[in-house]
Amino acid sequence: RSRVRNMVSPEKLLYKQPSVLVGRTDVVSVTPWLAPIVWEGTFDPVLVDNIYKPMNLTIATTVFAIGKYVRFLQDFLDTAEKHFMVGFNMRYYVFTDRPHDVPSVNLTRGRHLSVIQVPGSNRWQEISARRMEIIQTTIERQIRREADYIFCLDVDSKFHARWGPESLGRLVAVIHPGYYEQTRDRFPYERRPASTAYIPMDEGDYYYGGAMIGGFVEDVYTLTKVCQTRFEEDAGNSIEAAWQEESHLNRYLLYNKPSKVLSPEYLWQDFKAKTKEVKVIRFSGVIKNYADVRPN
Ligand code: 2GW
Ligand code: MN
Repeated sequence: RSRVRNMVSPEKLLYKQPSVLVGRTDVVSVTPWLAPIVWEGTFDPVLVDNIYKPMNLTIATTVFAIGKYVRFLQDFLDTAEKHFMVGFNMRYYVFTDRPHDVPSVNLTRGRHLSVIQVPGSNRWQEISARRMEIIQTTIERQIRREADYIFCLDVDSKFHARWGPESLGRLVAVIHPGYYEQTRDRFPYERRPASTAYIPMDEGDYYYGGAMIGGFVEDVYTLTKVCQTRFEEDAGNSIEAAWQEESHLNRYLLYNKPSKVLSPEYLWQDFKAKTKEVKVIRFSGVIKNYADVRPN
């Protein structure tokens, strides 16, 4: 399934003339492999909306709310309805062991939510590995037929401002807000060669956040498959990567370059003060009381 088409801009749409000389100079907006890095001021939201809306795309969003994490769903979904891919067909897939605790949310036209019951667990390693597996099987069973693009997001988060089709691409990753000012040797990559997530000190592009992965359904499918296989191979050798699937994601993306990179505007952390290059916080992880939400 793919309704993805060329980027056709409607005739007579008026927007500011693009400049070859004037634009943001305080941040880098393209990777060395020529993927855009999306920052406020590097795209025209009206133009982007007008290009993508006629494609009539459907976006899938997967989110896991296991155990006490169901408490994050209300804000996650309410704020997504306000800011996330507004005007697009949306299919939320909520995976939970507590289907009765899923809040009822008013969805706007063209937007649907399905609750898929999955087993609960007290172990993060298990939830983490199963997350990759469940995304795969759900892509096979339905998402493949139901959507064009997919985003897999952490539930302990909220949207605060526009997150629109400027974020769409074949394989999309987000720069983690905690490390974008650091040199690669300071990134918390997995450093033990025994792990399949290993990245040597002199390699690495950015440190990507595990709270968001997106792209074409098939590209995300391959990513989750590869990461899960490696995760399990490590488990078989009694090794757990430093930041679990985030480490595997970083390793995958080092050798399978994303076609679009989202700036930390698309993944902030509520405890972190806004920095000068971040003009808008679009999505952020909420401050959580670990003792309250985590199983042990
Ligand atoms: C259980 C035990 C320990 C930690 C988390 C959980 C847990 C996670 C849970 O009981 N229920 C649950 O639904 N989750 C889901 O996993 C939920 O969607 C949550 O947002 C996601 C990731 O867990 P979280 O948000 O507590 O981890 P963070 O915010 O520290 O996230 C980063 O690091 C993780 C790896 O350690 C992941 O890569 C994650 O994607 C990153 O954002
Ligand atoms: Mn999180």
